Amino acid sequence: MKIQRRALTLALMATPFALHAAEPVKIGFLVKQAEEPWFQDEWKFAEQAAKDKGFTLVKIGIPNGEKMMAAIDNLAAQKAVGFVICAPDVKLGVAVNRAAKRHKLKVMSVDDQLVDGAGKPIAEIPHMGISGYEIGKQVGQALVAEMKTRGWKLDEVGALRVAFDQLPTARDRTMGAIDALKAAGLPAANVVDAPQAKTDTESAFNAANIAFTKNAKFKRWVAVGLNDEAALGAVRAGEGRGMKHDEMLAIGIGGSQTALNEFTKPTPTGFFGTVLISPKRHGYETAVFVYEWATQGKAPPPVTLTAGTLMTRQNQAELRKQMGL
Ligand code: FCA
Repeated sequence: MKIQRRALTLALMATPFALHAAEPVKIGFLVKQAEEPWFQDEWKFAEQAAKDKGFTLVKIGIPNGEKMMAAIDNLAAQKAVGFVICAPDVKLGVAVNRAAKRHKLKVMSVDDQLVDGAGKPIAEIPHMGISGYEIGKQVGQALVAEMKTRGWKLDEVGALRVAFDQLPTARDRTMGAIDALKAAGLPAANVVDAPQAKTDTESAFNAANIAFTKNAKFKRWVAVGLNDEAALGAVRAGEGRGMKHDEMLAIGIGGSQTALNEFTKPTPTGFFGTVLISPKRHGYETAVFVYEWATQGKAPPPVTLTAGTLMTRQNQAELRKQMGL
């Protein structure tokens, strides 16, 4: 009897620890626009990391600040150890940092670098993003090359910049593209800004429509934006106004399903290409970084910037294969 009771006590004592040890580590992955193919791809590769490393991934869409704060609290309640975040507004950086500290969660940003009240990047939150300005330049240079092929005269072409300047990476990307166009000889006066209210196709479509109406003097256009959705919105707006394939030339940034849908249409549209970036690196590596940070104390590199490659109808299948997509 005595022995039995002792065994029972030991068993009871051991239980909480045993349960704890058996519980998988949880990592959150919070994204501002869960419906966007890029973020779906990031999640997919983060899931792959979770499978490879043996942790559980908690995916939450955070379209606004309120949902974002609730998601962080929710992660803490689920005993997650950290999270990756692409916030709905980078100016929420201080709030994110504070919430993470309060709950003792490791936090790393992806795609959009969080800033403080003065607009300065928060250095203590590790970040993985794209080299926005460089990738933008690639967009601009590819537009120049294709305009040459088509025999377009640069001084007759309008350059539509679908702009979302409150997001630094968006500004860097589109400014890089415009700078490359100007460097090749496109007159500064031909650049038309079209500010979009959100970073989706519909907002870009609305912004482009207004810009085209106001600048009817241009018969040919090139269009750039922070992502494929922005470039595509401009293309759709052009089509709505009767612009043909040889009057509109747009190159996006991304290379996820939004671009692929355009490339697989039987007839080419004004969406000529995209700079393919890596949802695999952004999804997989950030998830692993946070996992290793929380479980092994290994802090991620402060900033990682990834590169891109021009993708068109011609090289899309091969290029995506090469990138493991
Ligand atoms: C930003 C954009 C996304 C994607 C990502 C890499 O978050 O909004 O569309 O381009 O950067």
